[in-house]
Amino acid sequence: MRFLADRKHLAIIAAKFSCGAPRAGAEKGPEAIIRTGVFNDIAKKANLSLVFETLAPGDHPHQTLSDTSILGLKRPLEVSADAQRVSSSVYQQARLGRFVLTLGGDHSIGAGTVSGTAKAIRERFQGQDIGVLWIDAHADINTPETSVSKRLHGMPVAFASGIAKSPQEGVFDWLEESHIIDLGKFVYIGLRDVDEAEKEIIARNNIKAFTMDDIRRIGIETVMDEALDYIGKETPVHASYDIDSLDPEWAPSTGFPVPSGLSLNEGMLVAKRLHESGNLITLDLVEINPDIATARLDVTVNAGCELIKNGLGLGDC
Ligand SMILES: [Mn+2]
Repeated sequence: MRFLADRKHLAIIAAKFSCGAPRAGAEKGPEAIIRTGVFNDIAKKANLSLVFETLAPGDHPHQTLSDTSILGLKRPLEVSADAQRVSSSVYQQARLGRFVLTLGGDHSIGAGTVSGTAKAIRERFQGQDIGVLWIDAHADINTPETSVSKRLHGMPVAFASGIAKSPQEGVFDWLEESHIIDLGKFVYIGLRDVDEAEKEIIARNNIKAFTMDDIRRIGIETVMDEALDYIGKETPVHASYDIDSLDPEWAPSTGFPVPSGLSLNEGMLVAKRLHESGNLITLDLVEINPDIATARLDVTVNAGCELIKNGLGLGDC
């Protein structure tokens, strides 16, 4: 926690957006987590004051525009504007030195969370770059050109790292140099459903990635040792946790479940190790969709709560 200046407050941003995904529902993810009362437990046990902020569609001008697009992108103006709001909110809280937890929402908001964190840390620590752990079944690094689905939730890493440039006016043209993350301090964990074009992008940019095969081969503890070593011990870390990194047994309520994922214990260990590193400053939990596998939503939500608690060092409560 050495990079936090305000350890009395926990900022929780509910990012109720789902236009980056093909179907709605992920906008209800934040409420599903909050309803459990997990944050009351956390506040009590960690003696933290909670600062809640809710971001939802409906109050920005792009909503009323017909969302025309270049390259066949789906709802790019809206997704970009939503991510910009997320970026600005994360930045405002992170620059105060608070731990920021962002609840999604589809993963397109990740372009907002990492960029907001990157900017705040550069400001607070004289140009210091953040490290990013992207824990996900998917790489989310397609560009508008390479994407098959043309959905923006498959592209946040490409935009936040500068690999994808703004394809048209109003689409991620708000990203400034201070927002852009350094891929030399970026690590994937849990990949198992990666497009061919994404594999090429990952190889070309020499991005560190631990696939599920790697995790089965060397074990999650060793993976975390190597991931944290790679990012560096003196680097503040943002973790973007896609619930679909977990095996569908523990996280069925998500848009694109992929078999053979992390067990809940492995997922919790990732979060716990991040906390224990002392460098975790911002955390996202995204892609819980209460409209999917509704009968087992409680299993998914419980898994999400466990990831959050472990990330905050409260795994045993
Ligand atoms: Mn994702």
